Amino acid sequence: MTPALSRTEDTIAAIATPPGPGAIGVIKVSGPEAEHILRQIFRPARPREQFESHRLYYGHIVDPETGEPVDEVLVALMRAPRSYTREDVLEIYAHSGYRVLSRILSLVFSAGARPAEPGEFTRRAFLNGRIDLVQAEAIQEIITARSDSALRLALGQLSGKLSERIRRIREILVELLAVTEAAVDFPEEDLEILSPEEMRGRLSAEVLSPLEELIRAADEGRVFREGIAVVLAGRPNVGKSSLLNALLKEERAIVTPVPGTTRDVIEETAQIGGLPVRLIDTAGLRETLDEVEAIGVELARKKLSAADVVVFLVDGSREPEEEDRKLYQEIQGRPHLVAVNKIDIAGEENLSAWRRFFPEEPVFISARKGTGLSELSRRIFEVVVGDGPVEPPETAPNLRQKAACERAAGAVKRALSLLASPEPLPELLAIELREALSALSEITGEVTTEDLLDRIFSTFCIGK
Ligand SMILES: Nc1nc2c(ncn2[C@@H]2O[C@H](COP(=O)(O)OP(=O)(O)OP(=O)(O)O)[C@@H](O)[C@H]2O)c(=O)[nH]1
Ligand SMILES: [Mg+2]
Repeated sequence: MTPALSRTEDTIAAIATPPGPGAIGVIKVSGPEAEHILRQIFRPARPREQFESHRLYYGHIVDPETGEPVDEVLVALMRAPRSYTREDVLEIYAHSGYRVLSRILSLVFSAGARPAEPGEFTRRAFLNGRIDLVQAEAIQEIITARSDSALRLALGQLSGKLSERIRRIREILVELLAVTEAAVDFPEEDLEILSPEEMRGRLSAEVLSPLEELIRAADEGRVFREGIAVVLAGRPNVGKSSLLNALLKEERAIVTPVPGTTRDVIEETAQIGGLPVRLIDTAGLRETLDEVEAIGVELARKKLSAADVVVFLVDGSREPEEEDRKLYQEIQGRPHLVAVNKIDIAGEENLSAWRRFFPEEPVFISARKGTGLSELSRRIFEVVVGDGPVEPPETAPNLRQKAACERAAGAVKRALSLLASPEPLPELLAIELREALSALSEITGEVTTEDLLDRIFSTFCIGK
């Protein structure tokens, strides 16, 4: 199925800016009726016959039925194909505010447009061949980026870095498939253009390893996109909520000297060192008869298993106890680090006791005074991404793209094992190579289904 050929005949419109009062609100219109709609509802300050493409015009939106002005606006018409969707696009820059924007939008609808579905503008840009599917997804990632590094990654995808790599791999597959199909078509000619050994060499060096590199990069990229989940865990009253607040620089969680203050899971995103970090504060771990607190403790234990890093916090102003040992045992086997808190009031004796208590090097901090927090951040990254510089990979497939890479890699591996057999059948080989090709085509969108497109674009906002 090649949707690139399907044409969109109707004209769509939506408010493109987020709801709420603001300096400007934008209404976007795309499709063949764009200019006609403009002529019906826009009264330029200076009367004119023609609207040039890519120019701003000042004037008023008026209700064509009553002649009543609705708002003072700027408008721009971007004629096909030099527009976001490659169709005629009209943008109206109005005052922002729900009433005025919805009024203008309803005039646009009466003049011949219909409401856009989520992601429909970008979907049209894809269907009209202006961007490929990787770039369409990158646009969504740019909008939702939660950190500078996630943004950088998305901009890289938008500029076509991933698409380019996929294209290179596909070219080689196409070449190898052509040779294989020649062998299917002319078996008697004994075409030894490429020996099975050569074929294996090229497949594994030029197809399989770049694919495997992309799959690895996807895992690395996940950290930059989704952020790392850091769970703050420990006994009641050790200062977990204080640490959450200190890292967020905001009084987010309730802090009291009463053990068992936090009963719910509190989750907030912070940006630390350019990376999105999901900080998760939990109820202090202890046996408790309090029903509500017990549920909190259970939730806390659940969060431990989903953590990229557990920060095991202890109270440095007290001596280590048996209970600390038990909990420390509990987090063994999970990626973790140990932080000794309250060093501002801890005596040297207790601190040495904690140093001896842990077989690993703890970080010494004071959540109250904000001491040691940058060292703590550094150690958190060390656990997740090693001690290299915290840099996102140049390109990183998202989950969908990674799954397609894996399917392609699977087919290539089967092709390789066919080639290792004594008399490899070119017919079978061709099947695997075609399978690999089709998986890769799904990434950039040369081959897609309506289902796939629906799934991708429905995650967009209306107006994008
Ligand atoms: N001196 C000092 N006090 C601290 C520090 N961190 C936390 N505290 C105090 O320790 C007490 C408990 O702090 P919380 O942050 O509520 O501790 P918690 O681990 O979240 O406690 P629960 O929610 O009950 O599990 C409060 O009185 C804090 O002010 C610190 O670094 N230094
Ligand atoms: Mg707490």
